[in-house]
Amino acid sequence: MTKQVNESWFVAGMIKATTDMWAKGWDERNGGNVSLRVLDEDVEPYVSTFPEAPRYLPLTEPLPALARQYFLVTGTGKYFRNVQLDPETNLGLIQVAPDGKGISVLWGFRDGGGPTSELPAHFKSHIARQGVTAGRARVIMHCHATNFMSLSYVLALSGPVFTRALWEMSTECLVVFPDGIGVLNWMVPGTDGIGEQTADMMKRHPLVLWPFHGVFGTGATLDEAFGLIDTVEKSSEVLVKVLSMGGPRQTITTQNLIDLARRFGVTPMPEALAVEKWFG
Ligand code: 2HA
Ligand code: ZN
Repeated sequence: MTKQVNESWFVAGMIKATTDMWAKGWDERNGGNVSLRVLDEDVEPYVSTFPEAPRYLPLTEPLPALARQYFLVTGTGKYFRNVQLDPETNLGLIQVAPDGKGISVLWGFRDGGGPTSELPAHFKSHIARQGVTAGRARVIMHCHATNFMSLSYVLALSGPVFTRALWEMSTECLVVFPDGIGVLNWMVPGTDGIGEQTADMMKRHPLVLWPFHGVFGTGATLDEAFGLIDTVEKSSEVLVKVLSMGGPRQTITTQNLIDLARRFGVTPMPEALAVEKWFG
C-alpha cells in the first residue's frame, strides 16, 4: 500500500516539536512557526500521493536560491496545540518553484490555508544558514519564549549584552551557543524587511531576538533547534529569577568562560567575551 505523508518521520517530528513548544508555553494562540527542510529522498516515497495540479501560491519576493526545495511548514493562523489533533490542516508540505517565484502545496493546509505569515523570515534564514553550514541546517523555529522575550524589556538591546548575560546564567550556555545571539530592533512582523534582517543576523548567530516578541532559532534537526531555544530560555528564566532576587552577587567570570571554551573546543563570540557590564 502507498505510504501517506501523515505516516512520515517528518510529520511525526513536527507534531512532537509543536506539541512540546505548546506545552512549554512558548506558543499561545497562533503564536510561533516552524519550517523543516525535507530532502528529495525523504519525499520520494510519497511523490505518487501528490496532486497532479498542486495549488500554487506566489512568494512576496522571488527566492531562486531555494528552487525545488521541499519544506514542511506550520500554517498561517494555526494553533500549535491543534497540530497533534489534525496535522493535515495545520501543517503543509510545500515545494519552491524552479524559478523561485512561488510555492506548490503538495500535502496539507487541507482547509485551503497557507504557510506561516513569517515565511519570508524562514526562507531567507534557510538561505543564510544553508550558506554558513554547508547545507546542514534544516530547521528554522520561531516562538514566543517567555523569559527570553521578557528580558528585552530590561537588558540593553545588544547582541553582545544578551549573549554575555545568558552565558553567565548557566555553565553549558557558552558551549551550546558560542556564536551568540543577534538582536534586532523592533520591527513589524511578517514582512520581507524583518525577514531580511533576521537572515542577515543568522549568518553569524543561530539565535535572533525579536524584542518584545520572541526568538528565531535554527539547527540541523528539530531536536537541535528546539534544544537551542530550550537552553536559551532556561538561562533566561534563571536570569529573570536572579534579577528578581536583587541581581547577581557573583557569577561565571570571563576567565571561567575562556576555560570552558578551551575545554570544549569552541570559539566564543569575541564581542560578548569583551562585555564588562551588562546590567545596572
Ligand atoms: O504566527 O508568531 O510572528 C504568529 C507569529 C508571528
Ligand atoms: Zn511571533
